[in-house]
Amino acid sequence: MDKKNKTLGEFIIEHQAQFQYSSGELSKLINAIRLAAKVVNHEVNKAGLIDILGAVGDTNIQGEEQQKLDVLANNKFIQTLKNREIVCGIASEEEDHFIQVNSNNQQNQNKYVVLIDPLDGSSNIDVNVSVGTIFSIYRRVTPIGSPVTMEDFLQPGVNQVAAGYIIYGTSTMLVYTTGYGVNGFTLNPAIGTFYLSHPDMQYPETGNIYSINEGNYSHFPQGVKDYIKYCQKEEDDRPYTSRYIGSLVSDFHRNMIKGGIYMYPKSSVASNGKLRLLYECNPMAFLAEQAGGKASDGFKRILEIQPTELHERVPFFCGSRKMVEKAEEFMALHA
Ligand code: AHM
Ligand code: MG
Repeated sequence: MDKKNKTLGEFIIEHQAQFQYSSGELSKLINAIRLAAKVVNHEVNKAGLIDILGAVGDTNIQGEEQQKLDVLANNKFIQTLKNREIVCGIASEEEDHFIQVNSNNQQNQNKYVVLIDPLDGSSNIDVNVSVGTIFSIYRRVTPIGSPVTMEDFLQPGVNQVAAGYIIYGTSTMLVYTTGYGVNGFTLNPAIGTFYLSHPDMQYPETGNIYSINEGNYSHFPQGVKDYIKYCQKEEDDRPYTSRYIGSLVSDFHRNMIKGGIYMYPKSSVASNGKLRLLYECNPMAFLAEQAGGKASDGFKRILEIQPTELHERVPFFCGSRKMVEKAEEFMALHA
């Protein structure tokens, strides 16, 4: 079959054999995410049409205002995963605590936990800019059939079994990895089917795009300031192009296709930056590495960080391998 005519459903079935002793649980789980993604996509697309915009009034654990669509996306993903009884636990950027998933009031026999940022970059919705969903899947470490514990969620990113994102953009895409490369699928909205459009995605080894919120320049560590100056200097293939959407999924997606680096460093006003290790950095780092790119906190590999709490933040440097290494060189000079 022509690779480009392959649907996500077909791809999932074909690749199930990759997992030794696979019971099909992970395939079902990715199918459930695909389903919820279509529903959320439908709602996001309608955002400009109905009176659904604006803050719902609640604040999440980080003290940020939630948008209505955040709430909707959060509920939709959680409901879909719960109803299908394919995970034993869920943690969401929008929930203070992790969720135990039971079947008929009993501990279920499932082995996976899902961590999700249901609608990242949601402040962009009001202005019709792309947003995304980010997910990360781990095998639980506590015994199957027992209640899930914090230990099941606080695993280093290297333990991820799968990770991916949905980008609600000019077209909607689902991009994911199960540790065997990265594949991207584009939704045909007319028939509601995702097609394999970007097989085996690869981060260019280097690139000419740097993505950072430069408005925070004066608060950045010296290493970051110096690296930004390096990007802007007229020399060799520089100056680089500055591109920052302020929507991690979109910035990452563009850089993975074109070659570039995304940075959200720590600053004098945010000691660990802004992005969450478990919901944003680990899944993106797994995807980056699987596509031949690199992700670090400026000094060490993101995927090897041992998390200590569900909502912890971490500085994030991610993208084309050589660009991340160059940024790390500047960071090391001021360590
Ligand atoms: P969110 O999870 O509250 O949506 O915040 C994460 C978003 C990322 O998508 C984006 O890269 C970053 O926040 C932008 O932050 P800033 O506006 O500080 O540059
Ligand atoms: Mg987020």
